[in-house]
Amino acid sequence: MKENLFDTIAAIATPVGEGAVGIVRMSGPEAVEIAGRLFRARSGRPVASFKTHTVHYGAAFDPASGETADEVLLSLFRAPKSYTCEDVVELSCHGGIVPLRRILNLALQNGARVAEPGEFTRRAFLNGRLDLSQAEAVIDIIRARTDASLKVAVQQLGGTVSTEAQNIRNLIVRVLASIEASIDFPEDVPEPAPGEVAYQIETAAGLAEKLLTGWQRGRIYREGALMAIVGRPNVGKSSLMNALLKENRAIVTSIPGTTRDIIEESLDIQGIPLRVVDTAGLRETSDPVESIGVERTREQLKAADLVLWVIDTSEPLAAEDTGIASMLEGRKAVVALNKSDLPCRCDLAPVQNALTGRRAVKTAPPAGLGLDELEKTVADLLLAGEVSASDAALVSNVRHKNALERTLRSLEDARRTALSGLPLDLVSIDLQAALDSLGAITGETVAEDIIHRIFAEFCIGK
Ligand SMILES: Nc1nc2c(ncn2[C@@H]2O[C@H](COP(=O)(O)OP(=O)(O)OP(=O)(O)O)[C@@H](O)[C@H]2O)c(=O)[nH]1
Ligand SMILES: [Mg+2]
Repeated sequence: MKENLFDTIAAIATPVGEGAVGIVRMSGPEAVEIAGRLFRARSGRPVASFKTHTVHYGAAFDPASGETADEVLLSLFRAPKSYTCEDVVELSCHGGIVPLRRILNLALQNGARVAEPGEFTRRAFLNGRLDLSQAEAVIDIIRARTDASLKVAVQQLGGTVSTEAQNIRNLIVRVLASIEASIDFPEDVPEPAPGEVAYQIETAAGLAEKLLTGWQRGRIYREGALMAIVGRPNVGKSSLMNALLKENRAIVTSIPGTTRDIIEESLDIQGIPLRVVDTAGLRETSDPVESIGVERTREQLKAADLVLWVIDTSEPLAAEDTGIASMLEGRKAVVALNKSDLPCRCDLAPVQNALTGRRAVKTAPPAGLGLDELEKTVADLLLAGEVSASDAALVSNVRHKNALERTLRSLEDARRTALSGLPLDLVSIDLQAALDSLGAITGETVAEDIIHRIFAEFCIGK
């Protein structure tokens, strides 16, 4: 798609539905002129005379018929100090779909064209106000499901990830410059020693590695995680699900096989946006409905980032329990030793292998026992081994992670080339590749179709 920054774009910027206020936003070289055609200020002054960053009361009207569409407030942000770096006019009207559509149509009839999804933010990027990682943070902020996700996204918008990428870039550029200088001016500039080149490359790689260590944590805050509650029938899976949700979402009865379908809900566990699925108890069954449920449980078990394995300690272990234990091999799992309010009649020795190295929490949802500890254990496990510095730059976007990994591979190639005594211009090729990969984060070296795909995810009007 060819960019056309000469168009003036317009869109409804607020969600569809009833609200106190709705906003139609315009951006582009003719935004002020178009607003001048359809806005009548109570003060009688023309829009063109308004100062930047001012708000004016008046009416939006159809210049063709003279008919008033709605009372509005007009906000003006002149280039370059606006969201898009262009002239931006926002018309705030009453928040109903009919006045909003009327005003949008007036803007279109008077010279604007409809904005594509994310086109305002794309212009902010193309005009250099945001880099690509910052523009991506805008959508992450809109979609944030917990305070912690919001914090990660706001930091990214503030440029934490870009700044780190820039620091790595500066180190690479410095090595590259010393190599290129010695190639271009062999008489005046001595070749840098291979050991020195390798050392500088390692320093840059160290920074990239450090940035990558936060990836799992960042990803979980941004995308959330999936936790499947599994266990044999009647152990208390649905009771635990309800207790975590603090509502009676799933049906609980003393009849084994109560839950037959997957029940999914969203939860905020210590800032982690968690999707929790309650599943049908795993057992061999001749009931056709239940067996479909059991099949779905197996699928969830495979897809989950974390398994909450529930054991009923008031009953002896059954064959199903040992069967589930064997399915958990290699999976992240927390064990709930449930019904711990009742006398223990369970010998855990047969599943000891599956318990070793795993955190187990004694729970009893009806008595409210162990739930805080369970939440904490789940959060710890999801973020396990991750840096805890919450103010450090956190890479949360898979595109950034892939770019960093490619950068690291090229740096490693460069280091090996340098140490193997090959000509330095070969090192320089690897370093250039590292720079190209790194530039993808901020958008300097990204193909247009990727940029297009990123902004297509945005909502209209953003
Ligand atoms: N005493 C006691 N009873 C519990 C506890 N947890 C669950 N129960 C009871 O155990 C029975 C089964 O609970 P559910 O939560 O429906 O168990 P489930 O694992 O979802 O069962 P299915 O959906 O059939 O697989 C119900 O009668 C619950 O009230 C507990 O910690 N202590
Ligand atoms: Mg159930």
